Amino acid sequence: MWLDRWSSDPQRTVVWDSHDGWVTGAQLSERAQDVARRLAGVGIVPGDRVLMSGPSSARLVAAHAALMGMGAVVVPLNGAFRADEVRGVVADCCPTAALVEGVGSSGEWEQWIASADPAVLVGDFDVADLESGAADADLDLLAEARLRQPADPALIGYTSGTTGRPKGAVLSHANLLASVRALELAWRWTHDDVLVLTLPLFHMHGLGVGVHGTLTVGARAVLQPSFEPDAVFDAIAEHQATLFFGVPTMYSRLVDSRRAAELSALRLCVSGSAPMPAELHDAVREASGQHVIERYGMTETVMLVSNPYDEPRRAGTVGFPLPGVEVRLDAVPATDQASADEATEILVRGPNVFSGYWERPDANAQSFTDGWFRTGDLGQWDDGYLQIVGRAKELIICGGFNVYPREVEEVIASHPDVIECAVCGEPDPEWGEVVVAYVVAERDFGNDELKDFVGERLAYYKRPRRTHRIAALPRNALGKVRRHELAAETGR
Ligand code: MLC
Ligand code: AMP
Repeated sequence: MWLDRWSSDPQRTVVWDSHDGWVTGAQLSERAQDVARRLAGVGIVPGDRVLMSGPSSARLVAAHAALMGMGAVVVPLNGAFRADEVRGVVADCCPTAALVEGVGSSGEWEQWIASADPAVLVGDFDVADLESGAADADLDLLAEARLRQPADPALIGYTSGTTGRPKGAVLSHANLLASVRALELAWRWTHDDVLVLTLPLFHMHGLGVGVHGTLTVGARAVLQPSFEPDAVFDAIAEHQATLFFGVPTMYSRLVDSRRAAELSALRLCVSGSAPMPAELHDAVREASGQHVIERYGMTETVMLVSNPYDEPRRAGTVGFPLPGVEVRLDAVPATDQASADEATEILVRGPNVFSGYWERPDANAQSFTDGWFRTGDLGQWDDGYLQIVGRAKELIICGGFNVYPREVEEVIASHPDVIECAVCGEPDPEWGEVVVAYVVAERDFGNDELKDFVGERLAYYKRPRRTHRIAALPRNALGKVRRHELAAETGR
């Protein structure tokens, strides 16, 4: 669909980045064809998994379109991942190639990926590095793309999961398309829209919503590789932008800027990936007149629920199920009762919902009930609006990035002076939640020591901001750590 659009209106601009300026459909299409021919030339075939990571750019978008068009399965990864995190994903989905730019430092990623068995080919978004020695294959991307079936896998999104072992959510072309079509309707997204996109392109919010929505609707996007409030305001003015999508931490920073009123030029602001406090909704509205639409989604499902475009948008809720999406509430399975009490879990079904995790029959059996996906989020209805009231899964969301306590606990427990530890999320006005470590240890730790220890082994956003030494971990009768009682152990 993207390729058709680019060839039918080749001179129309599609994405902007600071290196190339506005890039047209013809240019994107030509780049995507080049990339696809070179990848086919080195033997990449439909169904092959290909890792993709790097700063946002038009080149990334073209590479992504090339991979999707030729039937490869894109595996987006955070460039901040450390060796074991990269190896975990590589071992799970066995990619044949990796397109990476500016990730890790001094070629770390290449080493980690190269240590994979069988070897993974590593190139940049132009695949220039893969060119030598291999003849370009004869490939017409548009024709190839038409051979793809809607149910073919298009993308695998990794989540760490409660066991610490990475799980890859396999999304089909049909899943991805269904979600952006629902957003097109719900948010009145048209080809006249210009989105300022500062979200990273290795998660659903930036990629599955921002990029896929823009390309599918035939709209335009200004890509920025990092979030800087002034750059957002400059882009709104320079490109007559109409849309901004962000996580609550971004809105908190925008509203703190003396230029916050400049958000008023936009048609629509959308927030998601983490709960947006009602006070922040109010602050954005007071500063700019914008009434942010809060919506709810997941890697496994792309977008699920959104506050309405026309009817009242309610702070503290995520709104109504998107077109095609069904939502129901169900008792939390007995094993999770300790953390969930009386609350009900959100279950979802629809054409956007993935069919399962990559080669994980165990996780798949637990995640679905009669064809409904169990989100692990706790919810309730409020006058038809869905409220997210907590989580049955052990997850910390910090600045919109997900941190699974178990993964951080395993790293901290490997420290020679730590006897045992527990990690939890504590409320924070800027980040939503921050990661805090509680350790039973041979000695005291300063805050930076375990932060640095974790940072050497896991991506930076998983580092604990604070460390508390306590005498013993609070446990229930079954031996399970009572995370909600941890703070009390420090006497606060
Ligand atoms: C930065 N830091 C973080 C962090 N981001 N720590 C924890 N959590 C985070 N999210 C660290 C930095 O390393 C630094 O540490 C310190 O915090 C200050 O950094 P900063 O310069 O202020 O941060 P910045 O680079 O501006 O990043 C903030 C941010 C970023 C909000 C722009 O976190 C971000 O892009 N978040 C969006 C994540 C996202 O796309 N989520 C969507 C998931 S999809 P030090 O020690 O060096 O000072 C999904 C589905 C759905 O959830 O529903 O959408
Ligand atoms: P991810 O696994 O990165 O896709 O994160 C998905 C999770 O983010 C969901 O299961 C929710 O817990 C959370 N989430 C996304 N949007 C919202 C929102 N608007 N409010 C509360 N939580 C949200």
